Amino acid sequence: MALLLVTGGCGFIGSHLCAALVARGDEVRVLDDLSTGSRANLAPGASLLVGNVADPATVRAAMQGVDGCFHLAAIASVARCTEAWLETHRINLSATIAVLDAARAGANGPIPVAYASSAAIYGVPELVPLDEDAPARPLSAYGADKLGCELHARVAGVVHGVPSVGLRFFNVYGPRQDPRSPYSGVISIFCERLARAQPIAVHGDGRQTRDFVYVADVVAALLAALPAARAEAPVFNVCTGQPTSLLELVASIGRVCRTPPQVSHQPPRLGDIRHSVGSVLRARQALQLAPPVALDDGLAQVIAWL
Ligand code: NAD
Ligand code: UD2
Repeated sequence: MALLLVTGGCGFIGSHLCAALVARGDEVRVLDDLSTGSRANLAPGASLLVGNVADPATVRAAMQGVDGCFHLAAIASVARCTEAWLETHRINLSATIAVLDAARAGANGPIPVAYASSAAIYGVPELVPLDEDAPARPLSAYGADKLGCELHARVAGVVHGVPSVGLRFFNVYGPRQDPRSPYSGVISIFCERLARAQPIAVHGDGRQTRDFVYVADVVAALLAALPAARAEAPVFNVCTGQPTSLLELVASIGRVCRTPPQVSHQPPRLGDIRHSVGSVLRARQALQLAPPVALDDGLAQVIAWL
């Protein structure tokens, strides 16, 4: 049994991770400011410190005595990061440095850190599927800060010997992704609209593709990644390798709900990426990951949760 810190443990991905850690017998401490997360998401058995991950003293206190840290707290909305550039930079990058800095002062040596990066570090893909060596050319403050996390994790390893591992999540979906948030992912928005018998809005021709990864697969990758944390600061895609177009997604949701969706076609979103698909090869090999949850099975879980 280990004592593990999960920053952002009251959020969408963090709450699933905490539940899995408690289930396998770990002691879980959560640091969360409850800004987008909620107390209701806290896994039974986990303890909660309400505080700001951008505050170094709070982070040092939260890291006391832990065997490892999953750092997921961030402002996950690209739109919010565009609006509140400097404020979100303090949370998305400076707070990661605070975590890595606290990690170098562990009582028994540096504390391993697994942290959330994003497919947003790639910007517009030149070639899909994207492997981890594809050029990183972020197009948003959010993506730039996530890339900054990877660079500082590298520095933490080289200069201070902190073992880390970065996970570049693609389009994550699953229960507890708030469909009412304006920044929510397309799957929660579509499933909720269908459940309420409302039309769904497809932006553009619907032939754009995404790599939709179910939250349980993200949790499995996080669990496998922490023991793989190294001073070399490896990074891995967390994805399925399967492209799904929006039109295919609409068809799948209709199939799972047994209701033909009403679709309203809308103009394309400004700056929308046409194709985003990751290569799973490196993560699958290094982290021994099982095949991903099939889209229809993941969608059934979302619909059951709504
Ligand atoms: P989320 O908003 O549900 O979770 C983030 C959690 O962090 C929330 O509980 C929030 O209250 C907490 N938090 C935010 N600012 C904080 C602060 N200053 N101090 C303490 N806690 C704070 O988002 P999520 O989708 O679960 O994302 C988790 C991580 O995964 C984030 O780092 C995000 O950038 C990354 N990510 C998510 C996706 C996705 O598709 N959901 C894709 C790529 C990367
Ligand atoms: C994801 C992330 C974003 C950023 C980006 C980096 C989410 C929610 N967004 O954006 O934060 O990391 O990847 O590449 O995780 N769409 C519709 N109708 C809707 C909503 C969306 O047609 O009601 C389309 C949208 O135009 C896009 C696709 O669905 O083509 C996926 O949209 P998204 O917002 O879920 O995710 P994405 O990949 O644009």
